Amino acid sequence: MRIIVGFIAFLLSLQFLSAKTAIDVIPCPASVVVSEGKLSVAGARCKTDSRLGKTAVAAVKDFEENLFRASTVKNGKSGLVVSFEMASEMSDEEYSISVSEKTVVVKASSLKGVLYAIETMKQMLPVAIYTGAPAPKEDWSLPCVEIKDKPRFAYRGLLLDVSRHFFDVEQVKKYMDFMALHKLNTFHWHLTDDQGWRVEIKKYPELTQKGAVRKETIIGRWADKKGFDGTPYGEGMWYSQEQIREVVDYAASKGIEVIPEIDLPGHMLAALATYPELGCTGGPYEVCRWWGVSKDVLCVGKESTMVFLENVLSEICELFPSKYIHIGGDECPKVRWQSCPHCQAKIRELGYRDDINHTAEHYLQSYVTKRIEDFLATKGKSIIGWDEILEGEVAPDATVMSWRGTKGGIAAARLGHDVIMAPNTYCYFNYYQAKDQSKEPLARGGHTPVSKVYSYEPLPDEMTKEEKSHILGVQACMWSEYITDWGTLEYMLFPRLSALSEVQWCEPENKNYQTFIRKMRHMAKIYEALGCNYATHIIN
Ligand code: TNX
Repeated sequence: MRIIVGFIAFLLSLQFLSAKTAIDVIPCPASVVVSEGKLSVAGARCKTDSRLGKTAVAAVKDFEENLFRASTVKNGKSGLVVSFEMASEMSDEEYSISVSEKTVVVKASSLKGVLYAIETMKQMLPVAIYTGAPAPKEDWSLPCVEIKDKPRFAYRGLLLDVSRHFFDVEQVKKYMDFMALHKLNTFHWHLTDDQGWRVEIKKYPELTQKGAVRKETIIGRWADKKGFDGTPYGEGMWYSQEQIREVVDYAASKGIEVIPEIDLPGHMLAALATYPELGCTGGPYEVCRWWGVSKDVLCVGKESTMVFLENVLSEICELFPSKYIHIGGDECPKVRWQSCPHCQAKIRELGYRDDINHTAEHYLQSYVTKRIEDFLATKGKSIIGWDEILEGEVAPDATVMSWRGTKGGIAAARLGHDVIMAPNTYCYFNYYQAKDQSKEPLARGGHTPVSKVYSYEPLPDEMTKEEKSHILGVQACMWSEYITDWGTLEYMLFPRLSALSEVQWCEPENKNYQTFIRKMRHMAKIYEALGCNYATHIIN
């Protein structure tokens, strides 16, 4: 017994030692070589090569101010200068940090490299670095270390659904702060859906008047049969174009690109309720009060519907500098099209027929996707669509976002299309995090604990090297049917976002779930410093 206790104590001391010297950074850097010695950065100043750009200079300044305020007593001085140098040979998202007993040198070639180096250093310092709250008694030393880092995947995304429940500009910015903390670089903004239209379109102001508001909202799930809450939702819950620009600029300063989604031709009830002539039956329609899939979709047989879409998308292209526009394409039932004279005439005109794989109506959706792709190409944009766009005939240059598991993604890569993996089986943050649902906030269903997110390998063995090269990256989705408020959103996000970031950033050989769990002890302190709500199943 004594031996066992002694052995456990020994193991614990090892753990303690390693906790002191390990670089507990999430996501884990590609290469970390720790050597003897350390260097105090208390009261240090920073200097930045101006070739790294104004935004990088400002980000370093911000870091410097927090470091100075948090680490030094009044008038504290230190001769140390943390130097941010230009390394033009590095790729866009790459950086290095080199700490000796006398110097700290950071190298990068762009804003993103600088931002990622700062995030890494912040995680190596006491959590007061996040707030700048004075903490002069903390240990502000960095171990002597050589860190060389760059991401595994170029696309590291996170979706926010603001249609089902709305999150305001300040909250959206905070969401992006969380992304930046984890080195994510793409914010997928799901701006429209059946339950509310949330982006101002100058040509159709009614979309955010009528289309933003639902009469009431279902309580709980359909199956619960609890009825509706009787309370209108959504008035004023939309972003003006000015606010959209503000968010896009804010994102850019954090190294994040914003990809807007206008979900079409399904998930369009908010638009149909506003302009019933956009539908096959002419309505009346109402902004959806429940969750699920509506049979009523855009009537794509009418040319006027295409004009509407082009007008909306023209304004969207003006607002978002991203290369991609997400055009949805998911969950579009075909029943209305089957009995719509306009849609059937279009099918005849285009010569579509049912075949063993698809119906003529599937091909009709492909036609819409292709037309929108061609239209957006005239604006220099490419499309992303959910994996349903593979049904019928996939638009030639479309990037496919695989959400119904990974099958669609694999099939698309085989066809030579670029792919973003966002499988609901691993990456849906609206699913439960724990088996015992009774203690969890009401959710969509599913079971996606942190370990499951962490275990996701986006490049399955069954794919060839060439096919793998089409997987641009990974995204998690935060669908907000049951996420009614910010506190719940944070709870559903953390710590799964931390796990996701290692899937997106780290080479498989640098991933280790046990190490990740250990690192979460420090990350949890960061969540707390930032005042975040988080799920504690794997912490403590
Ligand atoms: C399916 S994922 C949807 C969303 C829902 C989600 C709920 C996708 C492309 N469509 O509209 O919010 O399930 O999990």
